[in-house]
Amino acid sequence: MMPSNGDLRTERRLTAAYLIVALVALFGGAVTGLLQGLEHAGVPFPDSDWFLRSYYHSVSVHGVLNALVWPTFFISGFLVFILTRALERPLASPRFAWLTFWVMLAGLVLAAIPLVGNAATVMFTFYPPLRAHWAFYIGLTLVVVGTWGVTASLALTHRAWRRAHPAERTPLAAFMSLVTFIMWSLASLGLAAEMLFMLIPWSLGIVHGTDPLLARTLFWFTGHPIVYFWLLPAYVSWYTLVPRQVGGTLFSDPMARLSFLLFLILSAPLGLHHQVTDPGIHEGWKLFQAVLTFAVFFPSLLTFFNVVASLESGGRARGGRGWVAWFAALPWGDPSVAAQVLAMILFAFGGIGGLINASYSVNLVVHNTAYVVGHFHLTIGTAVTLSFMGITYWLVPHLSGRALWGRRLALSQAWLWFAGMLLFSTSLHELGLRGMPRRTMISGAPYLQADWKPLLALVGVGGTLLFISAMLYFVNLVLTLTASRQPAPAPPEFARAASDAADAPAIFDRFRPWVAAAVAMLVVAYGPTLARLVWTTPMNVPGLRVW
Ligand code: HAS
Ligand code: CU
Repeated sequence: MMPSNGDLRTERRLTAAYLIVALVALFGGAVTGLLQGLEHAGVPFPDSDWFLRSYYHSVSVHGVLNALVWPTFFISGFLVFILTRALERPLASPRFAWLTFWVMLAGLVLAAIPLVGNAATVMFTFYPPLRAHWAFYIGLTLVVVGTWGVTASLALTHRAWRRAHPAERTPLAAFMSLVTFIMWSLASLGLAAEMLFMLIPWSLGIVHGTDPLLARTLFWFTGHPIVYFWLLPAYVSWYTLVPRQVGGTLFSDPMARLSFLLFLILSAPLGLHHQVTDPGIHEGWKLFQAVLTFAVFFPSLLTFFNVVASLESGGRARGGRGWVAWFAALPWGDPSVAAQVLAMILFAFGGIGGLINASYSVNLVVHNTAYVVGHFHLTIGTAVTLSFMGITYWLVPHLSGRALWGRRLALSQAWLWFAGMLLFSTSLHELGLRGMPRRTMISGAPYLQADWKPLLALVGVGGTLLFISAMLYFVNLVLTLTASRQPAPAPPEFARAASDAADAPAIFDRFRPWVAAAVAMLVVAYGPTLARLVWTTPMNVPGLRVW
């Protein structure tokens, strides 16, 4: 039984607070994204002294808001909601949880001031020697420290639950929420080290030089697993809620647990696949991590199988027939379902593109081209973002007590995102293969090729459709909060599993052995390279401010 609307009040407020911050960030990201898409299509970028100083200022704001702020705040709110519902108990320490939220918000505001003021135009990867104002680095560090607070909140709550239920298996949704945050807390140590030992002292003038290679290596130690930190909460919804929303059951609970445990071990020791072209790192370690990248493909394959089987159970229960035709029998009229299933479909292509990126020598063809931008708009920009939008179609009504203002509007929004992204992302992939670089104000590039132009126009059209879709989304949410008069329906309940938690071996409900394995993997995969880089770094590269 889910607790009724009146229970877990504090938790609902906390989730709402995180959600508001996340949505404001997404809005800012959508506006900058439109301007960038139009720039590619040949519309001059509207740079000005009081808003966006340059295309590069815009790309930095866009990346930080959409890739760092939107998912992090959404996830922190969503998984608090999910874990407390699944365990049917309030947070162990609501005060600490609120403190965590305020620390994250304070950090965000601190980082946002230089970002908006063009003093942190360093892209969302903030590679040195590009140098930002210290407030940007300290602010982002506070956000990361805040996420460790969320991990602590979830772990303490789970411990209290465990004391009261010593013999039970942790409910799947709670288990997944914990694994997600534990994985992230381990993975974020690289970024924390980069901030504390390199970027913060350097931006404050305490040390005078930096080392791009060491900084990039620490960054990608975190920067790769961060993508699974974004993805896993969408998986939580696909596994534990969507099967029920489509009228079916989850195919296998133990297999779902195994998939998350594999993510815990395998998410982090492979960030070098972002540095295949970096000199100064031995090829042997790059190859080793390339192989591990193919290993972390496996839990996503498990997910594909398990989620499709669960959707199929729903499609058949609703009268669907045939090998594939059952797909049409899913409740496509439910915007929450439609958004998430459309997100899954595009993720299949995003995942395949990821494997191409990961294919070591093939990476040389796509690295630093628009292909990568195409890839991550299918993954973070659709698998994650469109799924999160789908979740808010029931979560916002539940939190506000008011039914979604426009169901049809929400459905058109989801389909428009799907169509816009198909155009946008396919064109970018193709442009990348034709050699167009990423992160470039391409209309101003003297080497702009004639055969890029038609595709660039499609990037503009796709980007515009995505922007319209985002605006329909925000209009719907605002009208839900202000104009909707119907009471909200109950939120979806957790799906039952055909093969349930009792079938899972006991080790699938423990954390310590898996965390130990994850640490061991990191030591093996990164130990020698990091030790050598730290040992030999001259730390003598001066900072630059380019835009
Ligand atoms: Fe990636 C670059 C490799 C997944 C995000 N990635 C990026 C960047 C971002 C990003 C932001 O190896 C750019 C960073 C930057 O600024 O430089 N990526 C992979 C691989 C995977 C992968 C192997 N990426 C993601 C996810 C992301 C994300 C997830 C965000 C959330 N990526 C790379 C590499 C680079 C890279 C290189 C560096 C490129 C370079 O040179 O710079 C895999 O984890 C993907 C596995 C997933 C699948 C899909 C399984 C499908 C499922 C859906 C089920 C569908 C259903 C519906 C149920 C194989 C689970 C039915 C479906 C029908 C079709 C009917
Ligand atoms: Cu990666």
